[in-house]
Amino acid sequence: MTLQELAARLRAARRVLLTTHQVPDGDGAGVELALLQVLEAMGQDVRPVTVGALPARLRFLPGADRLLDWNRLGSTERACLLENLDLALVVDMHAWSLLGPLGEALQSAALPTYFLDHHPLTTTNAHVVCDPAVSSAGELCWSLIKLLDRPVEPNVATCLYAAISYDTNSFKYLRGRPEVHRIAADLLASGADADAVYRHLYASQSPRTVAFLSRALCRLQQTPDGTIAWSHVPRPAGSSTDPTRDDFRDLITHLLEIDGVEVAFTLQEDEQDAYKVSLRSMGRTPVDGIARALGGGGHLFAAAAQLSGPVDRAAAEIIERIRAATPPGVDDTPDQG
Ligand SMILES: [Mn+2]
Repeated sequence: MTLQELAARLRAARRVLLTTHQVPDGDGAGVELALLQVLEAMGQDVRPVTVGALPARLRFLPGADRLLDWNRLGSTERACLLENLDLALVVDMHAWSLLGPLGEALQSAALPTYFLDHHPLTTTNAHVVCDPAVSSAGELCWSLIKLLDRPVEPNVATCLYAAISYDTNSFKYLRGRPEVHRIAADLLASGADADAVYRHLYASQSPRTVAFLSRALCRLQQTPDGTIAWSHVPRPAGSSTDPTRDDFRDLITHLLEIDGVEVAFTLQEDEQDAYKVSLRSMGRTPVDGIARALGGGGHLFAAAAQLSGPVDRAAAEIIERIRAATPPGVDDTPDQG
């Protein structure tokens, strides 16, 4: 469906449930909280839900204290939340499986559920609005609010600025889109608190995270030509000091920022000899096909999958697949930005 059709459905609704994928991130949570405030200003009864708690660095987002964690609700509260809803809108994802237990509940309640997403389509669902060309769900949400003909209040602007900043890693991954900066400028003019977004998203490392990074970076390995870097992170001890998803995101960013590196990956041991592989590319070697071939998925230049085997064999297999996915002559091509 189109963004215009989604705007029409939202305009006609009275009671709306908003949510995003499990393990909410800056883009999903930012969009959910922006829409919470916009729809409430339109007089709607809005129920904002997450599946899992918001990471600490996102709790500064305006309205974050309103989010209800589905995993912590009792059965009566869950039933109340789903009662008399006109529709559910799920942002930053479009595959039911990413919604976990809430997905099952929405499906069995037979609620009209719509998805607003920017990941490459993996299913055909008439209720999905998806533009894989845009930077983030935040960018799509900005367009949706314009279609709803609603003003962007300062708190909404901060949520959307955070969403776009999160998915572009502070406006580094723009994929050649001037729109990203145009929208960011519009959000700043609307009162987005860019200082707070920077401070909370990028300058709030815990000593625990820095210790994790220092250990993981000690295990840095590179191919002899220097174009592929990786690190293997052994199975965590199962304590509260276990690395988080954001820790791994930071780790792979450090690997990718080494001079000459075109593709970085991490091997995160989940169980004995079973790894979550995260892949990130500077933009010349597509990595989504590698992840898909291993049963995973993601974006053109950021993807993830599962892999088993001894760590050296797993790393060798990924390197071989990266080589196969790299267009010829990439090493000699000057950077086109
Ligand atoms: Mn996103």
